[in-house]
Amino acid sequence: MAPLRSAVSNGVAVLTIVNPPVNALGAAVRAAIAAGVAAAAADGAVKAIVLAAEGRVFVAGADISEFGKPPLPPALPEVVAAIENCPKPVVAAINGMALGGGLELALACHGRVVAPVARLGLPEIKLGLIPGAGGTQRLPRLIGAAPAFALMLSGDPIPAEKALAFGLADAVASGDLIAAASTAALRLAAAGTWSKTRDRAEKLTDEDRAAFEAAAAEALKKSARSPNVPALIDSVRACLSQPFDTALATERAHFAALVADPSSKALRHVFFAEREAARIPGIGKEVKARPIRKAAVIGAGTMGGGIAMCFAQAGIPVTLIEVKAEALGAGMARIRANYETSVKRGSLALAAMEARLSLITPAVGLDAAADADIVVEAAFEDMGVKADIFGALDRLTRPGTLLATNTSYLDVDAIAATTSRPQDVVGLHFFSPANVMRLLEVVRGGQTAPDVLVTAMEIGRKLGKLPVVVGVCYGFVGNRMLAKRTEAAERLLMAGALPHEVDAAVTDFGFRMGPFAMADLAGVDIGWRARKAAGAKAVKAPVADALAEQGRFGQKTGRGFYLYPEGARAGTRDPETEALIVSLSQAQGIARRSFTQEEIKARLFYPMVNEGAKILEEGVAARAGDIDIIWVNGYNWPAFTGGPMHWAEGVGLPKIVAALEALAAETGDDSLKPAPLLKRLAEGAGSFAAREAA
Ligand code: 3H9
Repeated sequence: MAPLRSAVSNGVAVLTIVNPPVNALGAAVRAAIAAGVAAAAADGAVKAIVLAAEGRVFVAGADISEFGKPPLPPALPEVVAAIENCPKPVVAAINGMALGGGLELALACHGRVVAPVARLGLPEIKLGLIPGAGGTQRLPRLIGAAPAFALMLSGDPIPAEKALAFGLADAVASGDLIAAASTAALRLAAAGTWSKTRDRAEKLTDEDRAAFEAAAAEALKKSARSPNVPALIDSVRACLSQPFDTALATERAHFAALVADPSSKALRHVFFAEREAARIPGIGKEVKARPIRKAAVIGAGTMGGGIAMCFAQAGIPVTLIEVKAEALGAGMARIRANYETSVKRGSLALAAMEARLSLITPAVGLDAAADADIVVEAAFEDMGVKADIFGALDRLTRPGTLLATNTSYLDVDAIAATTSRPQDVVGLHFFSPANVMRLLEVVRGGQTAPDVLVTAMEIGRKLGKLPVVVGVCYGFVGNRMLAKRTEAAERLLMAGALPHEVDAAVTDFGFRMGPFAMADLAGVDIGWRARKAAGAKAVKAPVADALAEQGRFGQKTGRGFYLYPEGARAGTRDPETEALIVSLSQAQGIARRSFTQEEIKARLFYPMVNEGAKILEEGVAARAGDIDIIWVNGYNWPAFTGGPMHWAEGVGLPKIVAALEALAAETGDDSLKPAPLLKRLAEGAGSFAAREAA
């Protein structure tokens, strides 16, 4: 299929980009646009040109999969310049999303007419980049440097009406978009004059410059570590102080450097891994999802309430079920309070809150789940409780109803076995707070039917989540790897490190919080009780256990790994806790020593990578990228490192294997010995990605 369709009528050449699914600007599209514009310019029958696109999206930007590969001509900036310098007026007809390079094409046009559903943005910042085809130069010239900087810094697209208000769009066409754009283009042709964006400067006032500088200073404070924010500031500043072509070269140099930067590579990996996760190995497009019109959630605790809110948010009626009216009342009150906080903050309209609440029907007793198409159980984490619930659901619900469990650790196959329809049972492991967190582990049981899995993935997406398929094992992917980090963190304390040193290494790596500050926030008692319940399967956490035994539960008791003086949210070092740690290691005859930050990171993260390799080898996760996005979206692993498995490849698998061998020898813990897969890849200089492609 040709990537550009050209049709001339009434003196207007309409050039339509056709590159499904999102009209990304790959080399063939770029060449076709350049050729199409040149041909239209040379055609005597053409007075004006309209640049349009087919499908839902106008243009999603440069083809991200080409980044990091040898560049193919023509480069996007050349195509953009050819449009701007065309001797006939070119008007963009923006039918949907115009992002990145897509918007940059439109910025170089001599006019922009947009459909009411269009959204316009420069999201490069989210890929660790900045716009690289003139966006940092032309957007400020069109709308002012301060608003342009805000738009590029957030990366979020703006709707048609806002684009009109900014002067980014010239008109919003409620009727035929191509006709409106053609009329606008012919009007310019008739006038015989139009301005090039590169020559415009009317919005670049002193006031605008001052507002930009203030916003830039603020942004630098917040993003000191990201290389692209300073590059964005430098490029916009160049727009304000340098001739257009010089400033364009400044932008280009920054873009080239950023494309090669590991953090952008990592963010691009995350972008593609998120999309890849939607594909379930062995299940094709022919498998259709079951219809879901009505849901039920069992358990009105924090988790169940959050899950019910997710359904309501997606417009799906949901029955929230409890055993006792009191617990149900408390659950509903919590949901209302949650919504009221959002209303107070201004992030939810009052009417929307009422609409959502009206979709949640409280009910006592499992009978209320009888007419649901999906039931999500979020009851107490106990096999006996779950068995009772699933046994009852088996009797009460219609055949074909999806029976989902939100268990974090229990065996989904064992839960399925308590029903006569294990094929309808699936795990939906939401993360807390369920109405906020994006990750959803979809646990595929041994007998889960393919269409149940497809339905679970689809419902996950409808709830605004990022669903990732995982297999059955203790803790699934995320918590299983987390256990390795918890164990490693505790081992570091016993060996000589202190909580603040471990936490500092983790936040320095890019996490928002270290494991001990996190434990204090969540409650040291939570893990302690869970470990007691899990028995032999539990990780060893002698320090946390000792703290919990003393009632040091963390923030809520004012002391845990750290001290929290009255009202303080950030902890300070606690001499008593530190003395306790020292005495625990002395009791075990451990000679304490100090650790560098690099050593701490290696000791915390290498065992996680090792566990990830085991998870891959067992088939619990289908792809290394799935593990990465689980950790980025569920556990705050810094996206700019690409997730644990991508990061490991950057560190070097042979280095990690050697360190794990040393660690296993030092600790006598065989579980730290490098996984066979990790060893094979390290020895063969292979990579996770290459293994999956093979
Ligand atoms: C840029 O433009 C740099 C320039 O400034 C300078 C250059 C010199 N490239 O998300 P979806 C694929 S940087 C390649 O599921 P949706 C995607 O992988 C770019 N592929 O659809 C998926 O493939 P598959 C700045 C892309 O409807 C399929 O298209 N632009 C690209 O949920 C469908 O995608 C961006 O950052 C791409 N640019 O959402 C925008 N975009 O079917 C990135 C998508 O094989 N894109 N694919 O899995 C998006 O945000 C969303 O895709 C969009 C549609 C909102 C457009």
